[in-house]
Amino acid sequence: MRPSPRLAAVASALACALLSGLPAAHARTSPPSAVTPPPPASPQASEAEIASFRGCMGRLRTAAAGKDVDGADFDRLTATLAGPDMSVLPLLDRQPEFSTPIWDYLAALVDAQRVDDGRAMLAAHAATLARAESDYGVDPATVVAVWGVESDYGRSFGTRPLLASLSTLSCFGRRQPFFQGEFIATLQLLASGDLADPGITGSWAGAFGHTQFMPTTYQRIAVDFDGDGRRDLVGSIPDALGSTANYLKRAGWRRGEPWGYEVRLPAGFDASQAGRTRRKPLSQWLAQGVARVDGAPFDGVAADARSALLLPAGAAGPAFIVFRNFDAIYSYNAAESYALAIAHLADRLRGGGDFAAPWPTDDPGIGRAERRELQTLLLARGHAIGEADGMVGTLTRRAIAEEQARLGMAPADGRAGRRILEALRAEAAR
Ligand SMILES: [Ca+2]
Repeated sequence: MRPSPRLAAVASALACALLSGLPAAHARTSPPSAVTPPPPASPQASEAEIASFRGCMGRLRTAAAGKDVDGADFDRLTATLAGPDMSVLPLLDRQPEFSTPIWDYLAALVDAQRVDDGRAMLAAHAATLARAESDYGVDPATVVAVWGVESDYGRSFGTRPLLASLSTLSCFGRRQPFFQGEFIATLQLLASGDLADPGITGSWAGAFGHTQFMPTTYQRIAVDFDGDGRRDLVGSIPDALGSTANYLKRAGWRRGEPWGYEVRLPAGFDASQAGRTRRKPLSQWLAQGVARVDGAPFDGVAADARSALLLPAGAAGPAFIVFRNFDAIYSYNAAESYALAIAHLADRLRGGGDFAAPWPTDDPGIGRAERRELQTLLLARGHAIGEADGMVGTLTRRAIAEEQARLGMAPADGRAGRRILEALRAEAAR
């Protein structure tokens, strides 16, 4: 990653969030992004690449036959894959163009809209969520928070045709064996009838459906929670909610325990003790003077519970003691910022408020409603940035940078934050 100097202080905390590694044990391969990545170049496949792809598909056809996908199924499901989709390859090695401060990441993922929508989902699916808690031990707010962060409650599944992306990544690029497993798993899901539509779309790397599982995770973890005989994480909300709870249970979730608590540190505390894997019994933190921000007891965990201190923005920002259930969320997607977004959204869905400690910035992050307002202000100033959709992409960032420069704001980095929003808002009101 290439953090800008201004963001270097939080870069290490976010390093995991921005890695493009593909750990097969995780449900997905990269965190939901708070920003829209720049559009990839769309190189056309050469004749040699098409020939290479066809040879590769022949080998995959043989491999799939050993995994219950017979030749007729393979031919039917891959009939539209005449050549590779080379536009997916640059994404495999893409470095993030911007590093995202944790307060921007959380502002986008845990905004008023996602809290309101999540509370509506808790009510609408109360019976299913109660059954998932009974069967797997995971509470409704946590399950709904995962759903909200992964796919915005089913609104955002990803737009790339899954079989085209996975077949291309199976035949080109640096992770071919990994993606061959994912490609064949997708074919198995289609051939077995769990999934119906070979045209399903997802992320470029193959995460798809309500829960954004990778296909092999789907194979291992998905459950038929509505009892129709199919495990359908695209078309069935009950299957998606049950499967999310099953994932967390398998990842070590402990019924009735909290994910963690926001804490305050005593004066002179040695912040080098922080780190998710630097675990100690809770009692040792308490002996050092670590306390919950509201002074309440650490309910729901034993005095010697395995716990770690997180300082996502360094010692000057919010601090958290986290337990095993935080690690279970982390296993869904190996990024502390991601796990904190889910944990915090779950707390908000239960009626909790924002963190007690402010982030160490004088330019806080903004949610999607404010991002749309900022984009509307940019459009009114003549910037051709497309629709005010709340997604901050390359065009929006460029327009923000121009406005920051015009207003003498430094750095003119194109970041969508409160300061540029308020400046443009004040100007428009004059
Ligand atoms: Ca089902």
